[in-house]
Amino acid sequence: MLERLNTESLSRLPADVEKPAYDRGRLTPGIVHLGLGAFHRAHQALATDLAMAASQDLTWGILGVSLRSPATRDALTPQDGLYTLSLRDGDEAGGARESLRVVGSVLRVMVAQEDPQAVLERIAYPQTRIISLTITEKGYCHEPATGHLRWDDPDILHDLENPVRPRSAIGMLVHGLALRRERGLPPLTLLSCDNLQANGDTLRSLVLAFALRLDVALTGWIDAHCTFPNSMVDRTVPATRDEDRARITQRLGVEDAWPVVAEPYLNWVIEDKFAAGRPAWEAAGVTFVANATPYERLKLRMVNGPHSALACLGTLLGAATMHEAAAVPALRGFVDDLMRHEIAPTLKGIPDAGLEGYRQRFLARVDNAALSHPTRQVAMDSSYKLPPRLLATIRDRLRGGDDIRRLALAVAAWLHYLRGEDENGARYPIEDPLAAPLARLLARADVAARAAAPKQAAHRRALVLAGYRPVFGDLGEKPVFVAALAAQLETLREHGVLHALQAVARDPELIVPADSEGVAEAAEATAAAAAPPAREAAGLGM
Ligand code: CS2
Repeated sequence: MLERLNTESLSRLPADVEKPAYDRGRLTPGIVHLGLGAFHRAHQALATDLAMAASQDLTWGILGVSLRSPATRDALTPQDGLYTLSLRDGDEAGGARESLRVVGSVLRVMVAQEDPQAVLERIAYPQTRIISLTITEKGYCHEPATGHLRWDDPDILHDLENPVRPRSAIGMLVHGLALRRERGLPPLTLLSCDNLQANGDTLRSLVLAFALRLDVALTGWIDAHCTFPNSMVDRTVPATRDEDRARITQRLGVEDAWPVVAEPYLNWVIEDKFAAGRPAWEAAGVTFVANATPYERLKLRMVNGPHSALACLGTLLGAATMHEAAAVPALRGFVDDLMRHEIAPTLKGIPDAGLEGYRQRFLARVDNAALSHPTRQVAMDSSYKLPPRLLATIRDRLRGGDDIRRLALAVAAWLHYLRGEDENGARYPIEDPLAAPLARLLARADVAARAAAPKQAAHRRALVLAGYRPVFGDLGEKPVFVAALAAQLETLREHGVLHALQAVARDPELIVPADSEGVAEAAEATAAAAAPPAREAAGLGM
């Protein structure tokens, strides 16, 4: 059997594999990280490794926490926390290029579900100075449209009653902080690295809302002493595949049970508001700013928004990866136009946005054929992803009376995607925390459409769908949005993705009137204006 990657085998790795440039034996824990997935291991753990190498301040070791699954713990424990980060892109000749680095900043991995008390103890441990999070959007137990804590979430309800065995990240944090305060320990920083608008402010308000149900004095202590910097992280990190494991193991000459594969591009911007110090992350290229929210908005709208559009439309066309989706000319053109005409204009006020460069870089990044980024990975959990990625942009555009048809097509694509079947008839599962209510919503919308007069059916369907407040908030009350959604959904349903893409590309003058009667007519007219096309080859076996 092949030897395992671990402290002992580290020194025997090939010379072209980078290794931790500090004495791991002297490392002490300073960070507790909730959500030890590939994303964290491809940015924060790497940046901490590089920061410790540069500063030789070895007090920032990471105690990683998986909230539920033992898989990462089981893979990394025999490896003494070591794993390989592979950065992949294409070389000049069009082949794949891969650089490998073994990251040493993770000291230990714990599984919260198995032993929540051990995690609470670590939060209330004197040397812990940062608690960071990559728990994905849904991990915050908030309502997507408003950002408010969902008091009907079973884990939140459970955690209000169970200070010793919390299940949710929010419950875990608040009960851990309560213990910390009881013990008279110093405050710390809670650092969200997830794709939420104002992720630090959002985390803070969720933590304070939960704490307030328990103890007013605790709420005051957290508010006065702990900090919640906003941050923006940008790096594409697909889920690791078996073939990645096999390839990397072969290059290392020892087995790495769970390496992480990412693109070379990394951009991490953080507000420099740390209650108890931080690693010298600037040594790893991290940018510190006074206010990160404009960077978050820029990234959510210009990277994640087009990502979601590409993923849902791509899935419908049968594209398995983001790269395959971006290779469909009509889809690539659509995403490009979406950024140019409807997203970028909402970001004009952002200083140094460099929107043109941002757009071009986005396209180059999705073109990275050396990275296998599944469309389904991006499309999953879209009920939580769409509000900051696309719906906030739509609100801004509506305020200015601006065209939203491409944004509406992206949203319609998601609703159409939720039917669970692509245009080739292949079925796929809907992975979304709101999958059950969304399935009921689709059924209700069908019933409403069937009950309506034929000319009103599309509009009635869109009214029901856009009326789903947990995702759309009050957008369902905006006639222009409902009409645009109705038109795009109808085109998708009747004529398919490629036709919908062509229709939005060729109809630049389409203006939807603001009064609701005219809107319904416009919706019908828009759908009807799109004459059924001859189906084109999409390069996807269609
Ligand atoms: C993607 C992101 O999975 C998704 O929803 O849009 O994870 C994206 O790859 C990263 O945010 C890029 O920084």
